[in-house]
Amino acid sequence: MLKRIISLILFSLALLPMISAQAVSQQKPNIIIIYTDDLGFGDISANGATKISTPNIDRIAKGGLRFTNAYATAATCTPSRFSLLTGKYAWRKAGTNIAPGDAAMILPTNEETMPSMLQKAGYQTAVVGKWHLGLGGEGGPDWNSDIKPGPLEVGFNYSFIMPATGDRVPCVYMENYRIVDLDPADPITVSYKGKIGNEPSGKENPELLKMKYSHGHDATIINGVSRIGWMTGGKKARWIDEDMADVFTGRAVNFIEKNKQKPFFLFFATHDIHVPRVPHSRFVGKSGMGARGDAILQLDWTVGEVLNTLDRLKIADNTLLIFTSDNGAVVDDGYEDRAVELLNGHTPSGILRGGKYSAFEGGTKVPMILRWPAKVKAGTVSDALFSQIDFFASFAALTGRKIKAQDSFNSLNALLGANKNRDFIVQQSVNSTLSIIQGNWKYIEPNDGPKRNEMTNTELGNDSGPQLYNLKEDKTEQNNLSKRNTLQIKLLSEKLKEVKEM
Ligand code: NG6
Ligand code: CA
Repeated sequence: MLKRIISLILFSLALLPMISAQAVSQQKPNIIIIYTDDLGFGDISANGATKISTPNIDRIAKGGLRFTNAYATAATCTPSRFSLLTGKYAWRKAGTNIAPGDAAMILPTNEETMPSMLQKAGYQTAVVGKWHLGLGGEGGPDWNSDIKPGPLEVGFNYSFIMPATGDRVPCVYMENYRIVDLDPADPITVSYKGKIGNEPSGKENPELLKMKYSHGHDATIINGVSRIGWMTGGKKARWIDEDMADVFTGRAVNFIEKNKQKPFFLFFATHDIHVPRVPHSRFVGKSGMGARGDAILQLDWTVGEVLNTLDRLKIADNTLLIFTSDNGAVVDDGYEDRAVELLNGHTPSGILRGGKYSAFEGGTKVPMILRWPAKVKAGTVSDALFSQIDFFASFAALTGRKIKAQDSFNSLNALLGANKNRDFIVQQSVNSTLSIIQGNWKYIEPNDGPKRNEMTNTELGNDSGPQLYNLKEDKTEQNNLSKRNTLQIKLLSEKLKEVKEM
């Protein structure tokens, strides 16, 4: 009898590793979104760039699935991020365009969001990097006390962010509810209305600048760079632009290390390659393309650090890693960083027309690569039509949650490699001109907005009449077929109207 019991115990013990191995393989995948800023479709060698090399980003493509028809929902940052996290098109809600640095939080705290949904699915969730979705209640944030609502109120367990953008004050990091390294004796004040305090500004003291501005960006000088908006105080807390990629990457790696045994969701929103482009000295001059190219190399290094961390912790296999951008490319976005003159034939938007801010493809068609070794075939390419609005519903499907998201559809099949996906998506340009893509066709609604952004030298895609392009035959949107194909115009404008009224 005793013998039998002992052998039974031994037998069960022998099974244990198998059971736990199975438990691990059945564990929900970790999810990481590396959300880059202003990176164009043509900015990575995986998408055909030849003047710059992005070996780490390309590693994701070699080990996973590269999309050729993936879109951000907007041609600027705030609305793209809003819809990514809420599953709702930003143009449905007023006040979701490019947010000033002192805006109140624009995400809803009483509705489910991507991070709060994943939290309920058992994930540890974090945001590291650029926020730009407003902070604090009505009237905006008080930078010197607990700042809420913010990321923690929409489902992130941990947050380490820059409040708005690299070129907007306040130039400080915020961890959970607090500004990092803030000395209470030197409180922060911020204004977007007019000058406060007596610190030098780019406009009054250009001789103090290490990089001049080309448009806008003439207010308070922080770390030798003048910004949008004025700030005083918080001297000890101010960031050093050159260290920013290291700081954010360090936090992202830390979070992954701490949570390696649980399913985790990391929204890693890099500052690169947004302006001001002030990379660390180890990247300066390395691309031969000036600050913009050097920032791409720094971004590629960041990606490498994340990949190496997953390898080192042996969790790469069950980690769904997505690399994409919040909007298309811009070259001169307001600083004299020689990005234009040093381009050297590089085409940030690839063959696409327009760029950041634009209703043309260059505004919203972005690089997107995904890797999930356990489930997705390596080295594959997909031309499925995909919009970032669908991450929310797709992750819900992946983790077994039911959600009510107005515009987000479950496109999990496309994320796993199916070449067909839902048949229409909607994008917005900087002045909220909407366009809809369905099948091969793209319709841009009539808009009286300016045709060009002269400062950034971008075609905005506005026209007072309707525009219709056949994207299969005319990827560069040269031939407006609206006069010749009135039936398509009717179908697409009606479809867009239907979506607007949804
Ligand atoms: C614009 C800024 C630009 C950039 C953009 C937001 C000027 C002249 N231009 O208003 O530099 O900050 O806003 O970019 O100030 S985004 O990627 O965050 O949407
Ligand atoms: Ca952006």
